[in-house]
Amino acid sequence: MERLEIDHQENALLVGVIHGDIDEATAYEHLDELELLANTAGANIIGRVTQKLNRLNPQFLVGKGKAEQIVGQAKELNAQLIIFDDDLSPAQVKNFMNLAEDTKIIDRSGLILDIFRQHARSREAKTQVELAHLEYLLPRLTKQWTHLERQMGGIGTRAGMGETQIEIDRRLIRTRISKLKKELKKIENERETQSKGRQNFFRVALVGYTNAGKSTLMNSLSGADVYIEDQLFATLDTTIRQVDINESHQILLSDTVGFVRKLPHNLVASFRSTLKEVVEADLLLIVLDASSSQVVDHYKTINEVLKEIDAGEKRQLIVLNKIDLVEDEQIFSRLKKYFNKAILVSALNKLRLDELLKGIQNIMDEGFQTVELNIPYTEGKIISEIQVDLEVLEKDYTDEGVRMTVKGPKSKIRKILGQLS
Ligand SMILES: Nc1nc2c(ncn2[C@@H]2O[C@H](COP(=O)(O)OP(=O)(O)OP(=O)(O)O)[C@@H](O)[C@H]2O)c(=O)[nH]1
Ligand SMILES: [Mg+2]
Repeated sequence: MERLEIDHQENALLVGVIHGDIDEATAYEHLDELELLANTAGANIIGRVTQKLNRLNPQFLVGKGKAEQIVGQAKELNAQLIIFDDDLSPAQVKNFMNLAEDTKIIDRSGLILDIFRQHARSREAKTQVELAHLEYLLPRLTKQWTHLERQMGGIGTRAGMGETQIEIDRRLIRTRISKLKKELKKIENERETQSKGRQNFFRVALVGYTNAGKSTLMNSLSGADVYIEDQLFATLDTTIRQVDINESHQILLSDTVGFVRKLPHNLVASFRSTLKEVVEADLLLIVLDASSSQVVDHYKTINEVLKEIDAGEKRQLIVLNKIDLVEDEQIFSRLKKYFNKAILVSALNKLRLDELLKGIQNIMDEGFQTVELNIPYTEGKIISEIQVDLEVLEKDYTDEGVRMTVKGPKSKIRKILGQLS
C-alpha cells in the first residue's frame, strides 16, 4: 500500500483561503495551526500563500491562474509538497496533480491522517488509522498513484500505470477495508467485555483539543505515566486509571485522543472504539488551553466532535488549563467571564487540582442517593463491601441483620440492591 508519510524534512508550502466567515486574521491563525501539524508530520515549512475568494473554484479551489502561480512558487522555493488548509475534493487533487507534476499535493485531512499513522502504536489505533486512511484514499486513487510511487514513498504525482492497475488497486483496498472493519468489530467486542466491569464506577473522561494538557492532567491526578509531548496527537489510545478523591468518591479517569479543527469524518468514525470511554462517561472534563488565543474556537470544535460521536448532551465540567501561562489580566478576566463555571488549573505545576477534584465531587454528589438497607448477617461480604464503597450514616443491629442508612453513587447502590434481591 502507498506510504502517505511525509518524508522527513521535506519542504512544504502552505496554502489557505480567506472565504465565507473566515477573515484574514483567522485564516492566518489556521495556517499557524497547519504549520504545527505539518511540523509534527516532519515537514519543513518554507512559505505561505493566502488567497481571498468570493467563490470556491470546483476545479482547483482557487482560480486556475492562482493555482498555476502556487505551483510555480512551490517549484521556485524548492518545495516538494503543497499543503492546503482546506479540504480538497478528489477531483481538485487530481487537477492539481496534473498541474504540479512531481510536487506532492495534500490537504489538511491528509496531513492529519499522516500524523495519526506515524503515531499509532497499539493494534487498535493502527487498525483504526489504516481504515480511515484507506477510506480517504479510495476516491482519490488516480493513475498517479503508482507502484513506482509505492516504492519511492510519499504522496505524489509521478507518471501513471493506467486504469487497469487502478481498478486492481481499488479492489484490493475494498477487500482490505472490509477486513479492517471486521477486525475493529472484534476489538470493540473485547472492549465491551472490559467495560462491563467499569459500570459501577463514576466514569470521568478527559476531552479536549490536541496539546491542551489532557495527559499531563491525567498524570497529575492519578500518578499515571502517560506519554506527554509538546506535539500534536501525542496520545492516540485510551488510558484509564482509578482516582480516589476520598473514601466515598472514587472515579475512573480516562485520557484519550485529542481533537482538532476539521478532524476528518472517517477518522472520527473509525476511532469510535477508542472514544467509547467518552461516549459512556458520566462526566466529561473539557480541558482547554487557556493560553491559546483560539480557546473559544477550540471549545466549539470539541463540541462539534462530541456531537458527531453522540456525546453532545453529556454533563461537562470545563477545565481551563495552563493558567500559569496567562499573564495578561485582561485576558484572564475575559476567560473567567466567558467560561464562568470553569475551574482554572495548571496541570503541569499541579495548581488548584483540589478545586477540580472538589468540582467533580460536587457533581458526583448530585447523583448520590441515600437509602435504608436491611442486610442479613449471612451476607457478610455485602456488609463489608458497603462499608468500603459507601458512606454509612446510621447502623443498627437487629434480630434479622444489620439495618443501615447509606449514601453513595446511584450506580453503586443499584449494584448492592441487585445483590440483595
Ligand atoms: N505551561 C504549562 N504547560 C502545560 C500544562 N499542562 C500541559 N502542558 C504542556 O503542554 C504540552 C502538551 O501536553 P499533553 O499533556 O501531552 O497534552 P495532550 O492534551 O495530552 O495532547 P495530545 O495527546 O497530543 O492530544 C506538554 O508540553 C505539556 O508539558 C500547564 O498547566 N502549563
Ligand atoms: Mg495526550
